[in-house]
Amino acid sequence: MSENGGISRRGLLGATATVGGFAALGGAGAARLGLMGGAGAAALTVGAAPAAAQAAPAEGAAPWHLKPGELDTYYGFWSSGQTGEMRILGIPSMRELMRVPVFNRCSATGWGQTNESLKILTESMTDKTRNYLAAQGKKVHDNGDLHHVHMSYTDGTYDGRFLFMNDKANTRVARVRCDVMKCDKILEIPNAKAIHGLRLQKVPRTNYIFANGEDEAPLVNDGTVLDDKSKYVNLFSAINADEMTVAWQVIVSGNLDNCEADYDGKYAFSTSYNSEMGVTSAEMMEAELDHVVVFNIANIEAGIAAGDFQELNGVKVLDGRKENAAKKYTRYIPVPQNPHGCNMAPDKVHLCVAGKLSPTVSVLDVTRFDAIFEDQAEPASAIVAQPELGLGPLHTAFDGKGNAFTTLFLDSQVVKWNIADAVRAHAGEAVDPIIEKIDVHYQPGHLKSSMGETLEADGRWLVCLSKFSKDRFLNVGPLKPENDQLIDISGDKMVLVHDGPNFAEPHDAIAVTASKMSNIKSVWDRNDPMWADTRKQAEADGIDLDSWADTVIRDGNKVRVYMSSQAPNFSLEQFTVQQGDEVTVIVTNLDDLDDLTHGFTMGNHGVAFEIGPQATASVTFVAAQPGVYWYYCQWFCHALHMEMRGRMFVEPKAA
Ligand code: K7E
Ligand code: CUA
Ligand code: CA
Repeated sequence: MSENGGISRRGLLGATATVGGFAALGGAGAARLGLMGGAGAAALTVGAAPAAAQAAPAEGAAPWHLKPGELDTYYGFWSSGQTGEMRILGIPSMRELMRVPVFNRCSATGWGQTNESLKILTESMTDKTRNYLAAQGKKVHDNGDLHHVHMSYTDGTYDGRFLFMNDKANTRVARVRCDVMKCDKILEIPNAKAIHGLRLQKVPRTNYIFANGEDEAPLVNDGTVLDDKSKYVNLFSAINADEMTVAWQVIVSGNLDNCEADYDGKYAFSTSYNSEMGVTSAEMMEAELDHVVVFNIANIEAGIAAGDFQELNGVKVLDGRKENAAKKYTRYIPVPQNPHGCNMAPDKVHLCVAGKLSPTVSVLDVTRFDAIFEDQAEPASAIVAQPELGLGPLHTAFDGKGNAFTTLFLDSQVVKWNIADAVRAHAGEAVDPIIEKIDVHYQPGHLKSSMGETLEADGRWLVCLSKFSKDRFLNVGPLKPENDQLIDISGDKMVLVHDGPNFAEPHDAIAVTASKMSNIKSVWDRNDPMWADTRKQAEADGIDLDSWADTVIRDGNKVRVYMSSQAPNFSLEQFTVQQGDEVTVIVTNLDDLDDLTHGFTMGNHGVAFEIGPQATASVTFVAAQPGVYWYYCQWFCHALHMEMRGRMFVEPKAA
């Protein structure tokens, strides 16, 4: 099989795009090469390599080709960027298994409309956001920008409890329960702006979620400061993963992009592409060197205990800027240029920082950080290798056998390289750390190896999330899908085995061995905390939610309609309210079979939600217009599913 398929795409980037020349270019040069759009980006859209060269091996022989009914061996948890949801894919089939709404409004499940989801979406909202939304006549944001999904750890590997994820658009962090694959907590982060990088403490277990604020803003952002840059800061946040509260924040020098944590529970790290604290893209590319911030968790906790913080919007905020180095909360390691990805190798030693505007990955030895914090060594002494890998390195993954895989955005390639060889080359030995390059289609961002962010990295599969698909699929209009590609990394050669079109914009993914996920339920527990408030209200109304309920409770102009569902019936085939009533429909699904979900859609009212087996869910709306309105079950549940419907009668307001 040809891995290249003809003409080199690298040629399209123009003659100036040599590795050395690229590194030397300043801001304008980078813009020309297409990292920032403009003419370079246009070059990405022309004549890609012919796609025909990927010959599929004989049917049945390929381990990535699952027959109907065969199950995948890995769960893939995908972000979805500006779609705002989390997705679950099977690996190696790359079949999409589920979408889990988190920051978005979901028409199918009622996420963002049910009372149960609205509570989760609003309970940690800051007053500023609440007031903003009230001015829009809204209760919640209905968009998000979800870049990074990570699973909770115990002892350096996935424990199947929770998934955590960021929202860059509205500065939030969310938690998804793995037992039911529903979001149960959303935390708006005060003080910080645009939560981007998000990683978890790996050992002894995930007590902290580390979350980067990407955008600089005045620390007191009350409309009095615009141009005084000395008042601008960036904040690193540590979130208590069990309580979903902000544990502490650290003010840093420069901005924060991606982050990571070690395998000893001592340090967290963040890349900063805007060490310049510029506000224009040209200013952000001025310096040859930006930095990685290293956070010393124990020293920060000691600083909090000693009271060395200011309290800002209810959060303890420490000063970890460069000028406060004596406190030993942070250290700044210089790396070239506008670094992006930040990935800890499962060898527990090497942190790989991708250069983006530099063709290098800087390899930092985290065992040297103790000495750097004690001022016994220079920060730069942590850099033990800096292999030149190609153009636009963004993220790195690991096979657990000493090899690393780095995406090259501009080259549209994944490069496989050996970490130990890179360290030897840096020390002056004549070794080439690069093992192999493979073309991907096109412009890859993140890539993720199976179990690669754990001590159980198994070197089986590599998912490469390519940002452009161009000619790889039938044309669907100006907006094209992205292309998540699957690469078999189990042999000596990387083999590209699958293209997976995907909708905007999966930045990141993790691949988790299926056996880690044995606690996923098929039927809800009737006492699930998800509807605890609804249960409390039912008890106050004298309703037993666990048995067939068909009662309408009037409470002033508030009406609570309790009904049950059991295929193919709702317990209430009709109910009556008055025009102007605030109506809450509470449905409990008494079916307890696998895969027997019902729905409730109120016609012409914009109301629809999912009720899983043994679940309770509710929606509140105002019955503003008189008439007969049919409600129906929108989740196919029975041969008589179409007949599963009833009428709401809204009586006109007395004149
Ligand atoms: Cu993880 Cu896309 Cu937010 Cu790199 S970022 S690509
Ligand atoms: Cu119940 Cu369809
Ligand atoms: Ca910079």
